[in-house]
Amino acid sequence: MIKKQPISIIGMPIDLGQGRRGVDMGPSAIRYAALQQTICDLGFEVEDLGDIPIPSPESLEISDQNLKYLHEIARVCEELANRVSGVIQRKRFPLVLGGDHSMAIGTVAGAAKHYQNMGLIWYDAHGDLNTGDTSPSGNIHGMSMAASLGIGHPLLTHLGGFAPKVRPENVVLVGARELDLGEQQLIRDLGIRVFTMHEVDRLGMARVMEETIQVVSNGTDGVHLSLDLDGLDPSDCPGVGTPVPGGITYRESHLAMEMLADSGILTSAEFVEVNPILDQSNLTAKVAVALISSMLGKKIL
Ligand code: EXY
Ligand code: MN
Ligand code: MN
Ligand code: MN
Repeated sequence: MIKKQPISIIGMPIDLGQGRRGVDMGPSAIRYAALQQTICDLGFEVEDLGDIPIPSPESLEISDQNLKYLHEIARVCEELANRVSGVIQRKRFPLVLGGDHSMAIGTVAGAAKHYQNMGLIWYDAHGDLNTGDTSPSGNIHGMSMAASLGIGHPLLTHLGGFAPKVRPENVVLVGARELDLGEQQLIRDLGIRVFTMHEVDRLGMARVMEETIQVVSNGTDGVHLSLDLDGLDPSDCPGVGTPVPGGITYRESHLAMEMLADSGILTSAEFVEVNPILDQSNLTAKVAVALISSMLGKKIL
């Protein structure tokens, strides 16, 4: 990130990638947690471009149980990709608010087109490395990293007219603690760097982030952060649709964001899976705003 680069907020109130209602209110919940004022107070110029319109699931039919709402998700992710691309075109930093993690198919596509080789940090309890053939649920929020790697249904992998968006050697998954068999196989086949919670515990977040920063910036000219709030422990972030106990702590997550800020490598970011219906007093959205502050370089001294 260029020092104090102007920031453009985009809301992606999508809930089609999973089955629990409420995550479409995530962008509003994050805004309600004083996101724009917080960013202004850090000295950035910031604009809010509003939300990408998303059809409600009630108005749609599921035509394929293995790829639920495939066509609608592909369409709205295409719109998101165009919006993200336009922000980068204007030399601004795209900050995208979700909404379920299927949105990353659009965010990553819109950013990757501007770089020869983009690195990707996937901060998540899950791998999101399923395809229609391996997914236990047919929910596309569990397929978005696979799609970004060019694996899965062409409507998802070739969004924006090119594939893959990122290369396995420049992708790092941090915080994993629930992986399906097909995802484990893909990780082995592609040699994706994964710091599960075992590594986070043994190495500590500082070492995990040092290695992560090294991997995602090696030979790349841009780096995207895809932060799923379910990567944190549910006691810190209860407002997520697929909570998994034993997650990354609030403080470890601040350290991760502070190290990313100091590294200056980030060129785009998204904060996803905030579900205020499942939350307690908008806590998860407030955590998202706090982490965004650290990502943007907030220091107390
Ligand atoms: N692996 C499971 C599936 O594919 O259905 C659960 C995925 C949860 C995905 C959340 C967004 O990180
Ligand atoms: Mn809705
Ligand atoms: Mn995810
Ligand atoms: Mn997740």
